[in-house]
Amino acid sequence: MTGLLTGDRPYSMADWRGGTQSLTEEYDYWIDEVEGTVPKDLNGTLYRNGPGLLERGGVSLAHPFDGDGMICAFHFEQGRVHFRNRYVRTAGFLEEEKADRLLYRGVFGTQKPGGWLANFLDTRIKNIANTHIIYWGGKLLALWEAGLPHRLDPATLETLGLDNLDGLLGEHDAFAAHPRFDPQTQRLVNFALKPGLNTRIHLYEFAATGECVSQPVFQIPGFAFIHDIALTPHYAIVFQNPVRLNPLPYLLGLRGAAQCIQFNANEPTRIWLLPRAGGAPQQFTMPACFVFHHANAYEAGDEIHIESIAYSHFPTLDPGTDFREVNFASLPASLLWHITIHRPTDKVISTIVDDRPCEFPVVHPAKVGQPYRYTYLAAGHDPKINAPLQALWRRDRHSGEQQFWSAAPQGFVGEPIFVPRGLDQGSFLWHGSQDEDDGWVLQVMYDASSHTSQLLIFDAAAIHGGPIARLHLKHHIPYGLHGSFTTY
Ligand code: 3ON
Ligand code: FE
Repeated sequence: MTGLLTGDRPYSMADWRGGTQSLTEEYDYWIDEVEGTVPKDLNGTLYRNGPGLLERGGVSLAHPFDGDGMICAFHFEQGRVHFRNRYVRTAGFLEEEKADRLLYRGVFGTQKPGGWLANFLDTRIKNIANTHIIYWGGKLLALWEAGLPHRLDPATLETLGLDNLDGLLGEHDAFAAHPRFDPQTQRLVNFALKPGLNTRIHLYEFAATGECVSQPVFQIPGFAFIHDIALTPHYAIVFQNPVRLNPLPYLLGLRGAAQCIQFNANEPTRIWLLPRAGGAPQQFTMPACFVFHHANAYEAGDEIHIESIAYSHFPTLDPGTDFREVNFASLPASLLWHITIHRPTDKVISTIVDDRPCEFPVVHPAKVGQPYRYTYLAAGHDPKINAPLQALWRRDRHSGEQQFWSAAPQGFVGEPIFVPRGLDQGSFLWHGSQDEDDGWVLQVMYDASSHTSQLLIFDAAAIHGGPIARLHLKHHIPYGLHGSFTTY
């Protein structure tokens, strides 16, 4: 433990803040500082996305989610790992790079310098391609939910341009950043929102070739901010959080669009079952909460089970607050919830599974939409206290057993990625070992003591033993969002 810690906090703000610095350099090297052993049968590429640039022209962004997308690729080859990072050359990134200043506002509160007048009525949106990255149908795509995907070269990470998915999407369409891979149908399922007085939800299913094979459209009443879906064999499930959008302060140049979202604790959260085959959406309600991410869902007789990460209300930053000074303990905690929908009675039972703050839940790829046993999550060091993510946590839904490994006080972690053992090159992830703990968990950790990041590899069956390998990078990686592993 370091002397920097105040009270019983398992981290210091100064340490945490190190991971909010931009990484402007682009690297390309074999990682040769390795502790432990990289499994020789772990082959493929881990792609990760996240905001890489947290300021521009000496001006800090107001929120990390406004940062330009930077892709990291960890390529595993027979026990060796190659690292490469590249910014997505979006149109806005290139313009701002040239001007060396912010030319666009961000959705989460970043304003152009010059006060409200400089931002007044500027509703141009910069697609920052910073949320997720997937390889599907022969394409590597960087995703951001309010715009089109950007296609990248899988080997060099060079940006090839916007991709309308073979004409499926129009120039101004959105495409969510949360596709789900369905092991039963071997399809990729994703959605897109068309806002309005009512919200239209397009549900897209793609065959392995990349061809869109199903695209029903649903309509639900009112505004919706939906970040993720859960999948079952018959349904895509979305949560309509009880929020309204009052765009006036945004239009006037006073606030970012997401800072105009008002949470209404007196309204329920609406759960919508969208039949994947098309048809009327089915509505259920639960007490007000805000959900970004789902762990998984499955059908069991008359019931539908969903596990999600819920906040007591929308976690936003007020204008004027510096996100680097945020008081984590005052933010709503993100907790794992189990939600059971009993279809014959319309009854919904929602319970908090555990009081440890957590985010970025993941299950074995073969269990998506199916009953499952293990949930892997990034978690806070202490239960009950909201804090940055510093640990890897595995919950056994059958026995209640937990495995936990913490990088506190100076380590800060991101999304865990589960890779099953026994994958051949070119195979889907769900074709590896079917045992839910037979594989590895990959997690990027920022180490404040050296201001560098590491890729951690865990044996999924023995999380509490700590990483079996630590790959030391020559630099840090700013806190990221989502990524995926592919055997190509
Ligand atoms: O009508 C509009 C609909 C819409 C899609 C309103 C709108 C402008 C707000 C909008 C745009 C939404 C966007 C662009 C959302 C982007 C989200 C994003 C980049 C990231 C979300 C991350 C969520 C979580 C929970 C991350 C947690 C991270 C940690 C705990 C650690 O760093
Ligand atoms: Fe997400």
